[in-house]
Amino acid sequence: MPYPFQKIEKKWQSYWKKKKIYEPDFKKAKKPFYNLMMFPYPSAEGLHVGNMYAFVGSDIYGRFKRMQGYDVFEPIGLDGFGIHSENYALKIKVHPMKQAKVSEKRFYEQLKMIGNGFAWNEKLETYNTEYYKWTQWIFIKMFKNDLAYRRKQEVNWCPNCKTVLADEQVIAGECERCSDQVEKKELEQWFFKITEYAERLLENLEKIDWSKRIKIAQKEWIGKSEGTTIKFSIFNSPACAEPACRQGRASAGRQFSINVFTTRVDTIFGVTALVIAPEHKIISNLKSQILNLAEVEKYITQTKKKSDLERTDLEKEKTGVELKGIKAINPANNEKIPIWVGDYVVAAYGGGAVMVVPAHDKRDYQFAKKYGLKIRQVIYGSSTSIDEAFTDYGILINSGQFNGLKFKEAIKQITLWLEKKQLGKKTIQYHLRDWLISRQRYWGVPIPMIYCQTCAQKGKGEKPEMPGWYAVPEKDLPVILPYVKNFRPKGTGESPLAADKKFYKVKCPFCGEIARRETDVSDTFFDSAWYYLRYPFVDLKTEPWNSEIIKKWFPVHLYTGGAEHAVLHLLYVRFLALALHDLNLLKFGESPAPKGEPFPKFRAHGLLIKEGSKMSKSKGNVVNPDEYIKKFGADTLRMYLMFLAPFGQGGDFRDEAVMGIVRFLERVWVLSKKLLKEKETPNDKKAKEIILQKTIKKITEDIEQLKYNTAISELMKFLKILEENLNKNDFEIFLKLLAPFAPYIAEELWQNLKAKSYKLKAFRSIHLEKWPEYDSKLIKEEKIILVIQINGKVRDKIETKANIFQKEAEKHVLNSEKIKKWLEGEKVIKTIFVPGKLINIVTSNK
Ligand code: ANZ
Ligand code: ZN
Repeated sequence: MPYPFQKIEKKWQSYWKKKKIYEPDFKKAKKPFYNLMMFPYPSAEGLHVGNMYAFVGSDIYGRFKRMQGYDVFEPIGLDGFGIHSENYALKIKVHPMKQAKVSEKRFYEQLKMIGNGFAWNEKLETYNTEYYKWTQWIFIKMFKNDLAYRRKQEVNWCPNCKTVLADEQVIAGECERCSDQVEKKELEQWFFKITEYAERLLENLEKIDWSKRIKIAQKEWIGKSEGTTIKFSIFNSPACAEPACRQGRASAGRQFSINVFTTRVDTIFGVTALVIAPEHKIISNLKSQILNLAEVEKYITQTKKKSDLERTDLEKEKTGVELKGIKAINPANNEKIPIWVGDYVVAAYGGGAVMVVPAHDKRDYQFAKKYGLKIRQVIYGSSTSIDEAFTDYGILINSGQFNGLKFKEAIKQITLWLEKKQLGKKTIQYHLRDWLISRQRYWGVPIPMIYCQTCAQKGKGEKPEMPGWYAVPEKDLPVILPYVKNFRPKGTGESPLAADKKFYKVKCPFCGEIARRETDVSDTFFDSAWYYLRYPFVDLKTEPWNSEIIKKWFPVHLYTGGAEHAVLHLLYVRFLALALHDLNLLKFGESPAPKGEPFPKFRAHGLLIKEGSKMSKSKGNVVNPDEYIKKFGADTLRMYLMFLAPFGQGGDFRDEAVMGIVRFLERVWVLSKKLLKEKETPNDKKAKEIILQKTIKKITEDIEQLKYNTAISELMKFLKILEENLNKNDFEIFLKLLAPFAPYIAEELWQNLKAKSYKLKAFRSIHLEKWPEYDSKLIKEEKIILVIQINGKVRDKIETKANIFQKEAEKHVLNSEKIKKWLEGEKVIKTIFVPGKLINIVTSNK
């Protein structure tokens, strides 16, 4: 018999709302607990069960903390500005401005149904002007403090989304949104200087309590690498006219050179060529000396079309063309070596050039074999045969005065030697690139910058290095995104806003002449990089956040979200908080994490699987939560989802398995009716008390570790006991333990039990009740007498805890004064252990 969940859910939703039980008092709260979950982006008709899974898991923890006496703040909002929402609007052919309102309604309805303790008064949407005014404000702060800059660069271009992408949004060479193959394009773009924070982002990882896999992913993405930069002069090249070359006495009139970055300077005597990236500027600088220029240029055009992935894939064949007519000089032995252009060298890393050591590097070996380059072994290793590269570390050979050195010492000494000759220096490289912010799309935050041609011509501008560029004056914020009918991306490298003259024509804030607004919008990951600061928007009219509340409620106590954001959102959000903190715009309260870290504790939830693959729209295997809620109720769905596996692991969604939870909640319902009618039966208090205490302990600890599945099994066991042993008091405890998981039914039965008729005025929610405590003393009191035998004879009896293990029991034996004399001069040959009863030590003479 199903219980009337529909009626119940509606009723309590309205009570909770009227009594504001999920709205903390930001100023008066005594024990703030900010329980944050990643807010969703509306890129489909609605949330699927996988999304609900994440929200419920986070909510259970929040409810648990609330019952433990914390003032829990659990906000929700929509990340509805940006490419994902726009792509959806394009797909269903509705204008994103209109669609935003439709999605908002739909998403919020769903989020209400699931029964989370959201603070609805604080919800926010990133596309509202009162929100993105501050997104623009932050951009300007970044610009004014040299953390935002504009630069022409080869960028990732998605031909399908018709916009550039940040490196983090290119997953294995494909667009993170649409999975189209990403291309390269040269464009002038805005960047945030996240690289300036590479070291801090890396270092702090050690001091924050995050899911391990996320830390590993961030560490690898930042990719710190220690090595040496070596300068290879170009033989017989004319003096370099570049200012950088003319600076300093020593280098006056110096020849052109190529800098390479290597982690293996110990192999320098084995360098038999250089390979440079097709984008390397030496090619245009030495154009007149390259004999096969036409061939080289043709090769460059071809390679530039390839994605980074195609170019660097270890499995793919390496290609290249030699630059005929020029040679480089190996500074170690002054040998003249050929210079090649090759596809496997990445322009944006380590100066865009590598020294080729065919004998000791796999790629170099393949390259050398293919093009007939010299292979010279310089490291001696046990398995040395020159059929393939020997890539291990070893002892140097064929390396002049460095012969015989081990790699560590060799690296140190060769680097010193190069430094002395000013031909090299110790270098730290990071793989992390600056965060590309511009998007040539419509549905996003207009970048609040103005370009004035008149000023540019006079070399004027807010920054000397960016003539003509001005930030929009703060008083003119927000720069409102206008309604543009044809919002479809054009693919020309310009945003659709570039077609709206009314939008882009502005006066220069400096000289007053006609100037042009930036028409690109900012990356949607910028919107979500600061949203959590804006949620508590009590009285926020003239500031992005309230410093008092920030101090009291931040950093966030627990952040929950998907692991797929490891090097996207989760890196950006840390960077921005650290930057705002350094700019003195943000000051969090005390925390165990380093200053400026927004999330001392982060937990990644698992993924919901259906029929063997991740539940996602594109796979067509999504389950609509609405149907389940309609059919079984939100509590059932919540508990079912959490019962699948530990929250961090995810689980396999199978329809049949829902019935187990359906029956469980029905039994709870029936039991409560019985309790209300029947008299209690007397029972064995003592035995029960221990079980009760243990149950509370187990559930409390499981929730703390987000092991909701085992907490639920514990509840199931507990229910069985209660069915056999009716007891109102115990049932109350049961309901409290159940409350975080099944908030509706727990409330209903609690109210039935506590008050025959409840009035709003007198209403006190179970969710504000105190979480049951356990008495650890009582649990420990479950003791036994352990008999100690030596060779089958009883020699002592000791009191121990009932569940003592053999190892512990042995320790007791060896510590017992009475036993010592029986073991003197004896050798233990066997131990027999009967759990809960005895331990018998069998000995023989030594
Ligand atoms: C010579 C050498 C010999 C290297 C050897 C390795 C082994 P990580 O650890 O990722 O920093 N490299 C440098 N710049 C590059 C670029 N722009 N594109 C492609 N490869 C590049 O890797 C550093 C190593 O990657 C460098 O050390 C260089 O190859 C290569 F037995 O230099 B090595
Ligand atoms: Zn001007």
